[in-house]
Amino acid sequence: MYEQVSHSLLNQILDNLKPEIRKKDLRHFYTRLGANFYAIYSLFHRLYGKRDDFEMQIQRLAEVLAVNYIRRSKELKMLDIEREHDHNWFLSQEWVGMALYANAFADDLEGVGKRLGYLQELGVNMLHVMPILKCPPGASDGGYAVSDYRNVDERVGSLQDVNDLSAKLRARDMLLILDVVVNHVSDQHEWANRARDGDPVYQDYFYAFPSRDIPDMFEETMPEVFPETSPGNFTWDERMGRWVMTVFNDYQWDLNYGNPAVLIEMLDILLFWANQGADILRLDAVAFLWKKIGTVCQNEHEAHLILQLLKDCCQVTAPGVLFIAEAIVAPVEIIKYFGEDAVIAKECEIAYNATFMALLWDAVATKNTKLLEQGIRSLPNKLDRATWLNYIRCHDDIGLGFDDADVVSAGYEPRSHRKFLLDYFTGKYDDSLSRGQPFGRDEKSGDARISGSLASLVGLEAALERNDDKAIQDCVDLILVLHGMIMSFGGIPLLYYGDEIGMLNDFSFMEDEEKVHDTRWIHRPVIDWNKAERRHQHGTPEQQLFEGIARMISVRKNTAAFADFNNRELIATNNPHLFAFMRSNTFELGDHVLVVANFDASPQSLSLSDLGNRGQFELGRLRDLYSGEAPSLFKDQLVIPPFRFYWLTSNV
Ligand code: OTU
Repeated sequence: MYEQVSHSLLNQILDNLKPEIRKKDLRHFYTRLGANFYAIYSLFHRLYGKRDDFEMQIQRLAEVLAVNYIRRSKELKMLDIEREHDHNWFLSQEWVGMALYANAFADDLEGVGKRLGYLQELGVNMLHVMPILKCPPGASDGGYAVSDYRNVDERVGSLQDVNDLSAKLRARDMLLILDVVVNHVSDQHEWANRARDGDPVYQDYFYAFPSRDIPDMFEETMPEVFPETSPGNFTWDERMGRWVMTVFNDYQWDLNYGNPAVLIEMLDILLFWANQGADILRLDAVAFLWKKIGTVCQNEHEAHLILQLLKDCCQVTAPGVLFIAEAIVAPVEIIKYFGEDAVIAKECEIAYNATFMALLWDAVATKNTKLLEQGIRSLPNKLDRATWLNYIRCHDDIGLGFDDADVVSAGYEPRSHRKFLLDYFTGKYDDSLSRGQPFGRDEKSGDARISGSLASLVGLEAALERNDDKAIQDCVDLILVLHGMIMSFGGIPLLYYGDEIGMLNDFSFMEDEEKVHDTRWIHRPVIDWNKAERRHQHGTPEQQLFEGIARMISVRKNTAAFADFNNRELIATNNPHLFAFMRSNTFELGDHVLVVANFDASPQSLSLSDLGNRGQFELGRLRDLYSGEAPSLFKDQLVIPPFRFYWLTSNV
């Protein structure tokens, strides 16, 4: 939009640009800056308009955009233009991701580069390398306590290794996802050290208070993220003589985005990583970006303004780069991180679908889909040009963050239902083979979250110990069902390394003093490549899982109805053990896939007349795209075997 006040300021900013910036060919940059400037100006003004240094700060912001544009390689600039042209590229069904730790998967970044063949054998073409930036040894929160945003931790490699890996990935048409920890820094970061030394400029980068007055006010309404290991939200720093806000661990200092200098620093860092060849940036803990006394300090409106501003700025310098919102919050709040009131994502194009993840685990424990169906029914519609990251497990714990109203609608009492789930997954419940561990138990509320590897949580660890072939097969089948769901739901499936071969819980963290209090390490194993070799041995769980997932991925890539154009319709099955939805190819009339999964240990049936005229399948020609088989039918009753899923079509 053209608006006089902001555009006269823009002209002034351009006049003031340093001569070395002005000399460069910035044609595309200027076009994009012109297009986005009114939005950038308005957002920056809403956040910082009352400050005396407003103009100086926005000048600085524009310079950061220009300098990073100049530094962006020709190759990446071409990619930006290609993606501008094919702007729906990331909604395609062709993408399948995996998250892994470079050191646990392949020693280091160079090693990851040598294992790309393994990922391609599986079909993965989007790689989330878990945080690799410099962290103090020990107090690193698995990479989420960064002490230097422009250097790679020597334990995994160097900046050159990142560039090499990104080039290798690009040559194979694979994408790279990197983390930027936007909410907090390590207490060993230079900014923190300068603040400690008494520099007021850097003290203003944090929330630091000489007395308990303000911290106490905050504490009245702020929940605790890590109640066991890091209770409270403030930590006393002796050298600085101040209480610092530390929402996560006591060594992770929250950044003060009320200060525009912080926002500009972080923007510079985001663009730095975009320029190292990251296709997608995972923005950690975005719900926490704005703190306000009297609130829970999550999902504040200003946190959204900050993300919009970062997006608008990134579009000027590196428009091909996408953002992932990591906001593990209530379903109605998650959806807002795409940006509200728009067709295209105005904040993050991609968001973790924590709702679907937790609901799938509910179906595993209860063997019924009442809450899963209810929860998905209540999930608000998302924007057209935004997509989910669908996952079963990740490096974090599983939080039972369902909407209480949905729990009630599904016929449960919220507190006791959560208690049941916790007992079920920590193996306290008689009927359960699950081997999870509680995480973040809150003594006051009795709440806790759950750690554990996918295989151990579904019961494979216990089944193997008991040598119970039937139970082993059930677990393998259930793991495949869960993957069948994230592959077809709509969005990008994100696998978690090791799950493709059924890696079990890893207890080695208990011998490490730095990790022993954080059970999330139980599911961050060093990959066992001998175990991975068993994927070639017919009949082993490793082979069944690896091949099953590989087959799903290849079918997904060829199934246009699985692209994410908000083309999913949930189906009320009248059978509480089944979860079913229809996916439709938006580009070809009549091309539908019926997805149906049985979460129960006995066969279940679905009456196809329940579909009404949806799908209009020819019963005689029904085929499961995944197995290639025709499903069993009795008249119009479709029979789904225990722990199985179908991707049905009659178009083959
Ligand atoms: C994120 O986590 C990371 O994924 C965690 O590994 C980090 O410990 C944390 O940030 C701090 O950097 O902020 O919006 O276990 O679900 O802390 C959600 C709890 C987050 C995580 C939560 C999450």
